[in-house]
Amino acid sequence: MKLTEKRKEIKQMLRHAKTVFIMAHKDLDLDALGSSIGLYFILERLDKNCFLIIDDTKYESGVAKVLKELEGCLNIIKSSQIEENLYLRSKKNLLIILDTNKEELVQSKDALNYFPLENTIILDHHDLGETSLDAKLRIIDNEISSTCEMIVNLIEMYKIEMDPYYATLLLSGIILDTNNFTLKTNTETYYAAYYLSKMGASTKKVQYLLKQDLKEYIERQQLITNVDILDDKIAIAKGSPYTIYRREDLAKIADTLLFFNDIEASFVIGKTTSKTVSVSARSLGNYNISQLLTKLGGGGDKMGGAAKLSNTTISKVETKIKQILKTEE
Ligand SMILES: [Mn+2]
Repeated sequence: MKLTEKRKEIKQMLRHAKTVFIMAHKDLDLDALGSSIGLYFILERLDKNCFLIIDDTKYESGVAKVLKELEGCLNIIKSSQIEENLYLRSKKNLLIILDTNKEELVQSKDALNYFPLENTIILDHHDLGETSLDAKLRIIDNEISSTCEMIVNLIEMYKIEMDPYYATLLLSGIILDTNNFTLKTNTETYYAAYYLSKMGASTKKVQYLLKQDLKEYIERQQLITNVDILDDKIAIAKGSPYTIYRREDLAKIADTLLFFNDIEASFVIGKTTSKTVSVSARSLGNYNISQLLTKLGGGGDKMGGAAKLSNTTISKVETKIKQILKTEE
């Protein structure tokens, strides 16, 4: 469902709200943070009291840069501080969840308790699943590139003039989620990029925000050297059992593997804690990742997803994935 189809409902809910709390998924990335801040900017223009709920204690480098640059400019609170900031008339409080729709993925499950369904909006581009949250207004657009692109639609809807810095943040979310306009990119994605660029978004600055750490890059490249190709089209890469990887790095390798000739799906297996083996998977569309990973207790959508397993080994997980792929055929 497109956000623009719900224009009336959104405007109505925002009009009624006095204080708005924004919450994205755990382990913020630039799409989650960019869309949160973009929305914050819109809401400020609409004269709302805004709060951004962040419980994360560690940030990936792009997120850390932005939060540092904006230090003191935003009301950022922990979920434990929601209560003291609620508007007196409870009907005037609104929670907007961004870039996820799953209960276990939001920054804080406890935060949900403060807001009845009628006072909740979800804007997201990931498929629904068993643990999807309900909301008075739930706009899930799995055709759109990113949550940042949804926020661009909102900015256009309200005809708000955007500050170049915020335009840059929104562009960085789009560039991150489309892997430089290579995935999930259509005319509307380019239009959103054009719109942001017109507002002064800087691609140079986006590049700075998305810059990666050389050491981490080398670690990733090492992981990619240990790859098996199944049926000439499925890549399975495995990490060293002695290295702990970051989840987002496994995801980036899974993205990268799709850039190679004939590869239609990728699975990357690595330890993310000493006791957890994680899988990150991607597909060009011929394999339904969410369906495959559900069998490992994970989830996602058709194009990508992840699973987390405990008390197991990398090779056991690899065998399991191969079995699942076989039975799917
Ligand atoms: Mn996203």
